[in-house]
Amino acid sequence: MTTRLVLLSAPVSIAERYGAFAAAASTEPSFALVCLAAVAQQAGSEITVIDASARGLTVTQALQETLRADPNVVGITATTAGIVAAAELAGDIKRNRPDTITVIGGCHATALPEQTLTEFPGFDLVALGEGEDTLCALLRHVQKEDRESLQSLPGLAARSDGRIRTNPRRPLIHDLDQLPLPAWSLLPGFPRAFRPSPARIKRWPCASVVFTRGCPNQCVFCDRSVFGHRCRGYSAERAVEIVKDLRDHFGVREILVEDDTFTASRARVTEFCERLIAERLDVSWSCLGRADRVDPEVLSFLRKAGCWQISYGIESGHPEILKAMKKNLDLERVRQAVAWSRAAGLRTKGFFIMGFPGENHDTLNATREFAKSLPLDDITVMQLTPFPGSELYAMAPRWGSFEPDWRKMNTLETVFIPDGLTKDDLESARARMIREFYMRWHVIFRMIGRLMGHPRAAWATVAGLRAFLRVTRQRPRTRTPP
Ligand code: B12
Ligand code: SF4
Repeated sequence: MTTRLVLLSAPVSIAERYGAFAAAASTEPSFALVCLAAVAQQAGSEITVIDASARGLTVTQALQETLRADPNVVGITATTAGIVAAAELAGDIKRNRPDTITVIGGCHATALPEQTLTEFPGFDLVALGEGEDTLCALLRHVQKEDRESLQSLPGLAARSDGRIRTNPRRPLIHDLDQLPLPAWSLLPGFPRAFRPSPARIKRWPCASVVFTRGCPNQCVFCDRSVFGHRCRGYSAERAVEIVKDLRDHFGVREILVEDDTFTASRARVTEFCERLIAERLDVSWSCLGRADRVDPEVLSFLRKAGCWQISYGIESGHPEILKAMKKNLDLERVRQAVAWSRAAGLRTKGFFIMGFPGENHDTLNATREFAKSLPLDDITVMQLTPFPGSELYAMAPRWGSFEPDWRKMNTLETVFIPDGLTKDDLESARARMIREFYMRWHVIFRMIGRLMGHPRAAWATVAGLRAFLRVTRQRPRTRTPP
């Protein structure tokens, strides 16, 4: 039997994902979809890829496109914020074509497989963790018309005799280089249909890639249920091959390296940079680094190899909060890393989180002032969100009020309020931090300078500015002490 597979990302509208910032939203192709599509293609399936999330499709639009492909298997990838939309789509597919097998994968379903199958009857199966081997095994069984044994297939959770059966996970892929190159050609409109926010790219068209899987750090707010605590990666040689493929076959000129901590292995990063420089690929890129895993030499290497921006997860400007987060990071080290990055000619961005258990006005103020004291070009301020799979998830109800409304868990809405603070306190502290950070002449001039070099970004910047004014105009109803 021919397997006709449709792979989708969750149909979450741009407005749902970005709220007030929707007009300046970033649309990036899903790396999970192209990785999964590549192995399914190798396994001989007919594949349709629908990146519903990046395209901002509604559930109805995604359903229509799916039915047009007449699939016998539909695989959906979703984070927590997208799980309800994914479930609505799966439910609609089952109502229209009851014989279609629906599989949900990604971090949310991996962290809560039993609950996901109980809560959302539209899903037949949950793919646990890393998906390539599980998807291939599943397609082989469908091809052999052996649907019954899917219930006991390693890597899957399924309903069986009125209960949920969670099978053991498959071993993690030992050598990622054995995977086929991501199947970008199966993404309709790639790369020109995708447009990340101008703050994230320098050139266009662009693509986002993830070269490493897993992180050994312990941050309590972070969900590592898919790839675990050991960091594995493509070899530097293969990573450069992925970049070359994007440039030579798709005209991509900019890469967003989205690894959790790209700088985790000095040897791998150095070799990657050396190879990029030697190949003279003329591709610009950005990445995420941990402040304690960089040094001046590595940073200047990144710059020479075409990297123009590095983002750091700084999270808090208060040492006690950082300690409680198990971030294992020293504020002086952060200051040094940002200074070194700037000295190397890199633009810098900091990620911050507000509303950790134990926070009070003083710690929120400390975070704002710390951010302002660093020579950062950009910041992103998120509301603490206790994601399933993180250590925080189980503990959150003990430390404050937690509303686990999946749709709202996008780090922009406030779903957790630590004891001692109010929702209003948190939202006004965030608005104040963004306002005070950006409303400084040197930050504004730097931004204008960058835009003058990239007029393409102007439209989105105007939209971003309007959203910025709307968000930061929120005046505190309760006053935060200065
Ligand atoms: C890149 C990235 C982004 C990009 C997404 C670009 C894109 N279109 O893909 C951007 C910057 C836009 C983004 C945004 C957000 N992200 Co994000 N992001 C990531 C990151 C770093 C990498 C994702 C990735 O591509 N991984 C590589 C692929 C290959 O892995 P994968 O997606 O897990 O897929 C594998 C398996 O899960 C499985 N699988 C997945 N789906 C399916 C489906 C089937 C059918 C099968 C069989 C298998 C399967 O197989 C795949 C291959 O092995 C992850 C962390 C991480 N390391 O994964 C966070 C992560 C997914 N993001 C996270 C969050 C919180 C967000 C935001 C809500 C807020 C934020 N902080 O930025 C937003 C909103 C996203 C949304 N749409 O809901 C959380 C999600 C937690 C949760 N439970 O929801 C993560 C896990 C980070 C973390 N550790 O906390 N993100
Ligand atoms: S936040 Fe970053 S460093 Fe911390 S555990 Fe998650 S991926 Fe690792």
